[in-house]
Amino acid sequence: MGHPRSYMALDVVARKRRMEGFNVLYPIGWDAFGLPTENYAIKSGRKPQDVTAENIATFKRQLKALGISFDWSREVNTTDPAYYKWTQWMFLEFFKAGLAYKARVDINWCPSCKIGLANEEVVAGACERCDGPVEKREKEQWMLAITKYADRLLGDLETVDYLPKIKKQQQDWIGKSEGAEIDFVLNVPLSLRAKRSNLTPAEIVSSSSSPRNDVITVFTTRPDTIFGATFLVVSPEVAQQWINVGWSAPEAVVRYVDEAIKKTEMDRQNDEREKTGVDTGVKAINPANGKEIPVWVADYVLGHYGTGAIMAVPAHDKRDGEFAEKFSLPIGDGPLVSFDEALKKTGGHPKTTYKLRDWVFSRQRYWGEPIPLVHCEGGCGKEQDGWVPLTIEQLPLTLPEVEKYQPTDTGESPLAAIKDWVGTTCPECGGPARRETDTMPNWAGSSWYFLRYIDPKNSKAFADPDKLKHWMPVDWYNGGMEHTVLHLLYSRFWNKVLFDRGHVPVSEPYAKRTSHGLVLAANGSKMSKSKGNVVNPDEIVEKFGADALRLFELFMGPFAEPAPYNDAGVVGVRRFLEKVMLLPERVVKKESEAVARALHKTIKKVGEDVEAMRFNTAVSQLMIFVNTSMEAGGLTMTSLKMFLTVLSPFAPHVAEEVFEMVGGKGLLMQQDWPGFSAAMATDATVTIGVQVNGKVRGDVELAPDASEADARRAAQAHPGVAKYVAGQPVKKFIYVPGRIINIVVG
Ligand code: ANZ
Ligand code: ZN
Repeated sequence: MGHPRSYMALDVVARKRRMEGFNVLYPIGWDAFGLPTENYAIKSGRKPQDVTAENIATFKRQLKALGISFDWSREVNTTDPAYYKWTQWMFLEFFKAGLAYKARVDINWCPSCKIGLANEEVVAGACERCDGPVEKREKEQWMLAITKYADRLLGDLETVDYLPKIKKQQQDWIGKSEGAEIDFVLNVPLSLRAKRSNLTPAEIVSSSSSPRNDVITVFTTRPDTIFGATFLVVSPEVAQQWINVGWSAPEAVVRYVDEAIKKTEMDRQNDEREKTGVDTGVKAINPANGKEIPVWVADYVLGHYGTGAIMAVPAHDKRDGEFAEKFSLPIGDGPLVSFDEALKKTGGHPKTTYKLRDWVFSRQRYWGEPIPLVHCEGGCGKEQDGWVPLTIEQLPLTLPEVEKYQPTDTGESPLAAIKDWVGTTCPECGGPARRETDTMPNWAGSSWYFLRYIDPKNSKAFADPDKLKHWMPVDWYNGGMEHTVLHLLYSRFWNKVLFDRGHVPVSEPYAKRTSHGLVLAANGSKMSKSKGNVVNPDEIVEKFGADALRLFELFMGPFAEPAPYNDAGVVGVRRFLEKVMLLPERVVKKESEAVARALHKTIKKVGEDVEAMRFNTAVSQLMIFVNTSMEAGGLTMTSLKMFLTVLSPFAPHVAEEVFEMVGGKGLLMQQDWPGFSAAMATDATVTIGVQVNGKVRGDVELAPDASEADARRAAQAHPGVAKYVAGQPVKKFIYVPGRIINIVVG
């Protein structure tokens, strides 16, 4: 019920725009690699390929039953080798641009799903998929250098039309922070001097400035508070590096670091947690006032943000304050100075950091695109640690069809066990080579599918450049909020890399991004299989018809807001459709002025509402028109046909049926979208509030002298009001023309 809502909305837009004469590309495809399918296939002992084909057939049947006007000739499937050939080719473009590299990174590891999870797949320390505990593990992974694009991904948001909350999510995830890096000279006790090397800890602390001897570099957004810096805190990761180079750290420090390093970052960033930490015994000098201050290690400082070390200012920073209080450290109340002055006093320099990390781009799972690289045993690909790309002729590198593809306990990809697949020859020297056995994450195929829709059958290129030029950017992209953070960011990045390499004509792939609210269960909770409250669209279509389902999902409330499913609502729109079926019986030679005005108003309002995604009020206007024409003595054949034309994007089946009944030629969807007379569409109206039991629940537009029947009709058609009136007897209906409506129910 959730997916259809988004498709129906854009179907209305697509149908309307086609009728307006636009060349509309409204496509659909299957992003079908990934864990849910793989886990289901393993559980049921079947091949993911077969499960996928079966699921696609089901979805396709359901979508077709709803009458959504997708261009099925452009259907794509990310698991089709003819599609993922190009995903692999694009990966090699990243590789050739130096944007794909292998690194050992900490990942969130779910021991039960046996998979590395992205940060947002970890909810309160638990795996989003199985609810089990998540550990941190270090793994060798392919990475894509999205951080190199951080500035552009942020800056170019200025050039696109996204819902404000979507823009904000992109900004927050990129997390640009402007501040400064400041060096603190260390008073290093002899015991901290490295025994096995000549390095001092400060040389190991990561820093973009060239590290000087015996300093800790901190990143701060508040250099102005430097006089209040009463201690330093290093992350467990930095302390670990010190230990690695031979610092004989106090036993308590070693123990603390060991424990802290295992925790997930999510866990460590939870501000509700009791602060923990240990004094390292090292001292540093505050460069602003020359005072000696202690250096602590604590897990609330993250190893991979900024420099992995902070100056703690308990007087101004909440976390530092709590820490100081717990460990009785001085609070300090030094004066605030200006940013520039602070840097001058300390020799610090301005620094910008980002929260964004590089994209972990490999999975040790079966059901994904194989990474098209081999490791040459003869020494080719020296600059890339021996990795050599396949040639385009060798693509697609297809996933071997095997019986056993279970994830392994060691975390190694199941493909590694297929010896005759792994062993291959080097594309450069023809000598022996081993294939990469990791596969791509489920984000890969969905990072560029909009490009494939433009030219889905092309076997020479992912799409013809002229066609790309004609269609790109995507004019309007609507989809769930669950994809407005990572998928959106990844696909923007992907497109920019292709743009920089001359393969696509625009740098931003989507001109406009909107989103719809979830369809909830009747009691307002999320529909989920485990709760057994899922409503299957098949049943609604069977019982009430596809158009009733379409209208209901569009009428159920403001499009961007979540809304609960309820049977009564479907019954209501079904009744409306039955009235529409009766309209041919109400055709008259001459209609009243009220009907003519209502028609023009309807054409105007529906047209405007569709563009602004106010589908609910568009539907309510369609309802008002039908009621008006029935009560005001019928409508002319011309008016009926015009009404059916504007109804058709919403309820295409019923509208086409009635059109045929009255002898309409061709299909409504081939008619022109009707125009309206501005004079007829605006009658002098006033906006008056509608109260239910004394509380304002919406307002309606009425002629100042509108009848009580009109007022009642308008009030009850208002979705915000209907919600509070539905299913209850109306005890009293108070109407003061031009002023107020109050409905008393109960
Ligand atoms: C001193 C200070 C005083 C700070 C004050 C804040 C307020 P954002 O805006 O999120 O970038 N910080 C720096 N590196 C950190 C790390 N690796 N782990 C945890 N915290 C870190 O936050 C930047 C601020 O977060 C920095 O500025 C630093 O604390 C802290 F009144 O420095 B501040
Ligand atoms: Zn070779």
